[in-house]
Amino acid sequence: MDDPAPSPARPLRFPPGFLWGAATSAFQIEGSTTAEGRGESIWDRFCRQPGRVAGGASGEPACDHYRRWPEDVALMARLGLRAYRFSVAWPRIVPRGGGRVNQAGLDFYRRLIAALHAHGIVPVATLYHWDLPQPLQERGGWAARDTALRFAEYAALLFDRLGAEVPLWVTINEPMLITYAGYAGRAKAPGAGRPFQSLAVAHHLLLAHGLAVRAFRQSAVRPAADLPAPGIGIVLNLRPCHPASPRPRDARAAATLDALTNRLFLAPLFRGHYPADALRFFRRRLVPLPAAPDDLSIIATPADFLGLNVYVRVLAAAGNPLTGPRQVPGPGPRTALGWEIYPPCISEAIALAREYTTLPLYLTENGAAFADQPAPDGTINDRERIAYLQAHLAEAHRALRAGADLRGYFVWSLLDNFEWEDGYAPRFGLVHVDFATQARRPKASAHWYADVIARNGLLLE
Ligand code: IFM
Repeated sequence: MDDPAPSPARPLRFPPGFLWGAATSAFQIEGSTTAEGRGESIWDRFCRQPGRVAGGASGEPACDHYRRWPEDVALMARLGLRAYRFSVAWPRIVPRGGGRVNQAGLDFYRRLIAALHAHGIVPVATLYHWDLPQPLQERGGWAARDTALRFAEYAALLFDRLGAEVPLWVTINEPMLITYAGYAGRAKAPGAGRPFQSLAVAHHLLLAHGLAVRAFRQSAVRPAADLPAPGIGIVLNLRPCHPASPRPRDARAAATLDALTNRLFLAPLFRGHYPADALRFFRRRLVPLPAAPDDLSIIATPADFLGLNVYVRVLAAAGNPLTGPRQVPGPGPRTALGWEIYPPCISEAIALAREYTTLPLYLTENGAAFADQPAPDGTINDRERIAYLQAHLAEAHRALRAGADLRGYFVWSLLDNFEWEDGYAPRFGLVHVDFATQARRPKASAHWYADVIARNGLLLE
């Protein structure tokens, strides 16, 4: 793009065809966790374990989207969304993770996708957004190679049954979070707390991605002519890492966190090998890497795009030799979840991705939780969210001006929803959900975003 630098008088215009969207995931919005043959997922199990999720919350009723999806699609159409990123619940399609297929689950997504098309909204489907079928967890979950093989079968099934209607497929959402929060740590399901599984889990997630890309290439997916070219990619949650001070030990800490957080995933996907510094870190801690000879070439199978979920940066300081580097709080203002607001994380994450790939990029998630309160007249004036989105979109535009092939941006999230271990208190939605009545009410940010989409750009305030 040859746009000059922005000024208040001049709107930031985005490229023609820029895909403006919003994102959700199945477990966070659908509810109906036992309806029509859906199997149990690791999140159903995790929510039942005392003390795991704030307020003892679960995936019921979430946003009751499984039954209210027509209303939600109509809402998206009123906002003028060009695209909607949702995830398919693996346990709805293959309730035990392998074997019997549940037609009712396929029908649900087929109806949703048809309704999106009827409103001119491009469906972007994520195959795995953390709701692993519980029977697979009982056989080791992502620490077991077999889970990657079962995932490839599930992916091939979806390409066969729904592929023609979905132009953009995401394989795995945020393998980094699954690795560290789900398996090394205990914060997210399955809450294994087994740091020695870190490399096995990361490796099997990447292998699952590579196998799904190969299955996609072998499928006969031919979307309708008026859709964007079909494609498949992974979504990484990149976190730019900065040293907390100019001291060399903090610079080394930042480099280590960068290797473990970002490059452990980028390097195998785009260079076909794991970064030496990350491998050294794990070797010193006796963490095994169970890779078979062909795995890295499968992982590096060329994809069509890279999705980035970007929310934060990391400030790193040297820690003790056993636990490794520490993360310290940044000085900026914070969201309701205590996350530092640092808009350049967007342009920095895009620059980091571009060190590894020239593939088209999508910002597949960006957004913030704030304590949104309806006013007595029912309106929700979430000015902090508007300021947040505006500042982060301006950084996306900065990346475009620097030459990034950025094709779209998805707000997290369309609806207030189940925010994993934090339950229902953090509200990320453009649309407020009253979880008792299930009433949806667009916040001021929804109207603001509709305006951004309509003008394909941003008016700076
Ligand atoms: O809600 C999550 C989403 O499921 C994955 N990316 C980050 C969001 C906010 O925490």
